[in-house]
Parts: sequence; structure tokens; C-alpha cells
Amino acid sequence: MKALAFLCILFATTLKPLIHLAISSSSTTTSSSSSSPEESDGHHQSYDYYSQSCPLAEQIVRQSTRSLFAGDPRTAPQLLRLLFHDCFVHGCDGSVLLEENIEGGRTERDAIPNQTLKGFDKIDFIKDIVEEACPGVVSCADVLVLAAREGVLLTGGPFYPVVTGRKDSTRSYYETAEEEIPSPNHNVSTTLARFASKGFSPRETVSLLGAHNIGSIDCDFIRTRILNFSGTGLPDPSIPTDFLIELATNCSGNSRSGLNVASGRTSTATASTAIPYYQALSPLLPSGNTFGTHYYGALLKGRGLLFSDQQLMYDRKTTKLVEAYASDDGFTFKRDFARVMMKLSSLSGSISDQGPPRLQCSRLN
Ligand code: HEM
Ligand SMILES: *[C@@H]1O[C@H](CO)[C@@H](O)[C@H](O)[C@H]1NC(C)=O
Ligand SMILES: *[C@@H]1O[C@H](CO)[C@@H](O)[C@H](O)[C@H]1NC(C)=O
Ligand SMILES: *[C@@H]1O[C@H](CO)[C@@H](O)[C@H](O)[C@H]1NC(C)=O
Ligand SMILES: CC(=O)N[C@H]1CO[C@H](CO)[C@@H](O)[C@@H]1O
Repeated sequence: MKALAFLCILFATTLKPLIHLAISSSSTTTSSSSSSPEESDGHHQSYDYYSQSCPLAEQIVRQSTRSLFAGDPRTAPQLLRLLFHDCFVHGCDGSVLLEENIEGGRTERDAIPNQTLKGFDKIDFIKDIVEEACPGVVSCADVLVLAAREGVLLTGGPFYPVVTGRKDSTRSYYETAEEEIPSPNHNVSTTLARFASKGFSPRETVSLLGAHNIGSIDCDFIRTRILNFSGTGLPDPSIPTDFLIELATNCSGNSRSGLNVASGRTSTATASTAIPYYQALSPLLPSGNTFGTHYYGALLKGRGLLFSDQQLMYDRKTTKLVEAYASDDGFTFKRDFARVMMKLSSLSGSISDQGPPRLQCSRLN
């Protein structure tokens, strides 16, 4: 209720209908308190789905995400990216978290776009605390949705309401992840097409990519852009000279030789090759105040880090949206981001692969 009150203040006009929905659905659950949500609700989701079966679930996720974030601000971007990769492949079903698959097959974590995902340990940490309070009740899919939402809020992003009651997947989808997750090498038409295939409009796509205003990106994703763009042996011609020099400087030296000598690449070396996105989450900055529109501002100046980011300036529709999001104090972007995160968090997958909550998110039950 506290969260809803907060929401009222932030989005009084735009999200009012949802608040009413949230209130009426939670009071429905309360009035049918004699039966568990599972019995009364089939596989329907609702606000505070665990209000009877694990009343503290959402609070536990909130508190444990906060303490993880206090110790490591990278928690927020890591969880947000994990959520994207989970929901984009067969819906938000926790399938991205699996380290093993049916019949010993490869997992989403093995797929090329997923190889740099981080934060699995953080989900495990949160889930363990939830399991202690309510064994076998809360799905990994819900833990990820709730924790990612908390992370966005902790970096200064908007709060948005999410339903709970998602089912965990009974398998992981390696091939789908390979085929459907967008690549940093995609041009704007391919990016828009990938998102359209999941029901996102160009406007929603541009707002969702604003997630790149927090977190960090490894130089591995930039090096081909600055050294050998599309196999030309030259840098991406769309990068302004001063920015090219900055990128080359920040991604040069030890990190480059480290890249070629895989065996000599320690985790410290990897960390030193990471460029903060516009210094957004530098541990030196006060936490909780970094979510903003600098991503769009950078694109306007040709200073997007990924090729696919900068591509948003090569289509009239998306350029206009970038300009609009960069043009105010962040209100428009945050409002749209809240909406699109609700949509992302409610993507659903194949009913046939739905199972009970996994006890350990990386393992099949
Ligand atoms: C065209 C679509 C997208 C592409 C090609 C893309 C690609 C990437 C790449 C290559 C990285 C760097 C990973 C690393 O260095 O380890 C990254 C980071 C990130 N992405 Fe995306 N992404 C896309 C869309 C999204 C969306 C829709 C979201 C969330 C709603 C998202 C959230 C993030 C976050 C938060 C990070 C920073 C992660 C961290 O600091 O640990 N991305 N993305
Ligand atoms: C974008 O990439 C796709 C696939 O590589 C290609 O077919 C298309 O022509 C490209 N579009 C533009 C505008 O460059
Ligand atoms: C650039 O990439 C192309 C294609 O991947 C490769 O054949 C070429 O050797 C590379 N050039 C340099 C200078 O690395
Ligand atoms: C490159 O490094 C400098 C100095 O640390 C920093 O100020 C700048 O923001 C970095 N540039 C990028 C694109 O990360
Ligand atoms: C093939 C490969 O590199 N798989 C990796 C995918 O990501 C997970 C989690 O980061 C790694 O453990 C795998 O080795």
C-alpha cells in the first residue's frame, strides 16, 4: 500500500486505472481468504498474488535487493538486463536463470547474447531468503521481476506496479535466445523488427532501450566498432572523431592485449575493460540518483556506445523519440519507461512448459 501511495504521487493521472485495479484485485484475494491463491486462482496472476501464501514475499525481495544494492550498485543494471533476457525469450518464466536443461541440452545462459549476463548470484541470494520464509511458494520468475523493479527504483528510476503469480519454466530455450534476442550489431530496422515481434511499438522500443542509461558495457562490444567495423579494417564512420579517440583510449592498453591472451585474462582484467555507461553507476557517485535521460542526450551527440544504440538516430521515427526523451527533465522518459517495463514484465510464454516454483533458480526441480 505504501508503494501504491508512492505511485499515486508519481503518476497520478497516467496510471490511476491500474491503481484501482491493484486495490480491487488485492481486496478480492483477501475476501476469498479461505482458499489458497493456487486453488482459487488457477494460473491467473494478480497484484500481491502471495498475500495469503507468503505475505512477506514482496517485502523480502525489496529489502534484500536494497541490501545487495547498498553493497554493490551494479546489482540494479545486472538485474534489469537479466529481466530483459528472461522476458524476451518465451516470456518472464525464470528460464534465463537455469544452468541445466532437460535432456542435458544447452541453456539460454550458453547462448551468445547471454554469455555476459550477470547477477545470477544475486537472484540466488534473494531466492534463498524467500525460500526460508515460505518454502516452495514463490516463483523465480516473480523474484526476478520484483527485484529488477526494485533495482530500477534504487537508481532513481520510476516505480511501476507488477502482478505476481508467474509460473517457472520447466526448461531453458537455447535456440530461441540465439534467434530472438537483439544483437548490438543490428541496424535500426532489425532492432525495431525484433521488438515488434514481441509486441513493442517503435516508441516502446526506444523507451526500453533507455535501460542503457544505467550499468556498464564491456569494451569487447565496442572494439570491433572502433577497430574493424563490418570487416572494413576501419572504425565505424558514424563515430565522431573526438568520441572515437576517447573510446579507443579507454578500451586500449592492457585490456586489448588481455583480450587476445585469453589465458592471462583474470576477472580483475575484465573489470578494468568495462566502460561505465556515461559514468552512470560509478561507485563514486551517490547511489540512487543516476537514472536519467543521458542515454538519449548522448545519442543526439553521436556518442552511443553500442552500434545498435546509435542506430536509433538513423530512422526518422526513432530520432524524434530520442529528441523528445532528451528534451525535458526526464518526466516523459520515466513515464514511458514505467509503462513499458510493466509490459515487458507481463510477457508470457508457453503454457505447456509451466511448472511449480523452482526451489533453486538455476536448477530444475
Ligand atoms: C537492441 C537491444 C539491445 C541490445 C543489442 C543490448 C545489448 C547489450 C550489451 C551488449 C550490453 C553490455 C553487456 C556487457 O558488457 O556485459 C548491454 C548491457 C545492458 N543492457 Fe542491453 N541490450 C539491448 C536492450 C536492452 C533492454 C531492452 C534492456 C532492459 C530493459 C537492457 C538492459 C541492459 C542493462 C541494464 C545493461 C547493463 C548491464 C550491467 O551493467 O551489468 N538492454 N546490453
Ligand atoms: C538492416 O539489416 C538487415 C539485415 O542485415 C538488412 O537486410 C537491411 O537491408 C538493413 N537495413 C538498412 C536500412 O540498412
Ligand atoms: C577485419 O575483419 C575481417 C572480417 O571479420 C577480417 O577478415 C580482417 O582480417 C579484419 N581486419 C583486421 C585489421 O583485423
Ligand atoms: C573515458 O575515460 C575518462 C577518464 O576516466 C572518462 O572521463 C570518460 O567518461 C570515459 N569515456 C567513456 C565513453 O566511457
Ligand atoms: C558458452 C558459454 O560461454 N557459456 C556461459 C554463459 O554464461 C554463463 C553464466 O555467466 C557461464 O557460466 C557460461 O560459461
